[in-house]
Amino acid sequence: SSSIPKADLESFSNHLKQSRRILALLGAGLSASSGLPTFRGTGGLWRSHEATSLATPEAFAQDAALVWQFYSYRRHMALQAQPNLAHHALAALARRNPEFITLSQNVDGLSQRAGHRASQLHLLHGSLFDVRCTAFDCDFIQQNNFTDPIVPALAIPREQAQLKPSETDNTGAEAASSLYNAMHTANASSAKELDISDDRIEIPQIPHDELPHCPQCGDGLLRPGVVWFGETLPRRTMAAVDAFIDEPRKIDLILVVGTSAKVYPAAGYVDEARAKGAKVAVVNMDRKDTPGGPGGLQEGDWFFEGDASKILPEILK
Ligand code: BJW
Repeated sequence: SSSIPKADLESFSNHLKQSRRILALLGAGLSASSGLPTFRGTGGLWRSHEATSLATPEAFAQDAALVWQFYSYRRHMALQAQPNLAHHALAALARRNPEFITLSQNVDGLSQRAGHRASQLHLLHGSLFDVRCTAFDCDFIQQNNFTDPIVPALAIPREQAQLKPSETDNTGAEAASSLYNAMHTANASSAKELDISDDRIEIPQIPHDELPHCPQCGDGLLRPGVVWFGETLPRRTMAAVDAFIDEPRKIDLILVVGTSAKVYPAAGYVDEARAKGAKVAVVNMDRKDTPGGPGGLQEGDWFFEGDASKILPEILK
């Protein structure tokens, strides 16, 4: 039933059996078949208007209400989504190999919910479910805040908020995308033609007071505990990853799953692992997203083309 070339599957399985120290670098494509949109490329929720332009400190400073609506929606969708077989396959690999660590760029919590050991899971870009205070003199941080909506003003109308399996042959991501548009187009008849950059769309105005505020200092605005462009990755997370990479023993394998590998420093771990002897196995729907570009793979590496939720359970069996 598999479309994976037999020779590739065999050579990979042989290498995996001999591999001890293994890394996985994960991106949004891992969660695509769970119905969560990616950032770039087809099916991207914010593709026409750049999700990445909202993932910045500048956007938050300029319009915290807009940015909070984006994240509130993402929190809601992630809570509704279920981990897929790829999340489970990686969690199982972590259980049977204590020398395997996962570097996830994803903030959706699905690896954790698949039972991935926390000690082997490094969240490079934080989590949608962490929040922290933005007041400069306040150190409030809260993890695993699953309150949905986080404040009443950020509620999504219930009937629009289900992750619907496609009515037509929509992918989950497309359903999610039109759902997002619907949420912002209460008065629009044709949600699909509109996007958030369209001035006909009214973004609900949320008074500053009704956005999430800090329970500790009572004053500061809370923000999502994710890593935005221009911000540094969590220091302890990076130190743990560096410690693994800098160990004298070689790294046998790095799995690069569902990421466009364009965002640094995350993407740089592929070359760092390679420099420590690792072979590279890429799992992606799109061949042009090979790390390092079209010529990025070397003799003995693998490219498994297709849906991570189908491929990972096969190759990690
Ligand atoms: C499937 C599939 C299926 C679909 N199965 N596959 C060096 C060079 C150039 C620039 C820089 C550099 N070093 C630093 C920078 C600046 C910047 C950066 O990298 N810019 C580049 C874009 C050019 N980096 C930073 O700012 C980082 N901070 C930093 O470096 O601090 C030090 C510093 C500070 C100040 C100045 C200078 C240095 C921080 C980066 C933070 C990224 N944050 C985000 C948002 C997180 C919160 C949120 O979720 O909202 O992280 S942006 C976004 O991109 C998110 C993702 O984790 C990240 C990566 O995206 P990902 O996961 O790869 O998703 P996509 O959509 O791009 O790809 C999906 C893939 O899946 C595609 O390939 C599909 O084909 C595939 N796919 N379905 C398998 N079913």
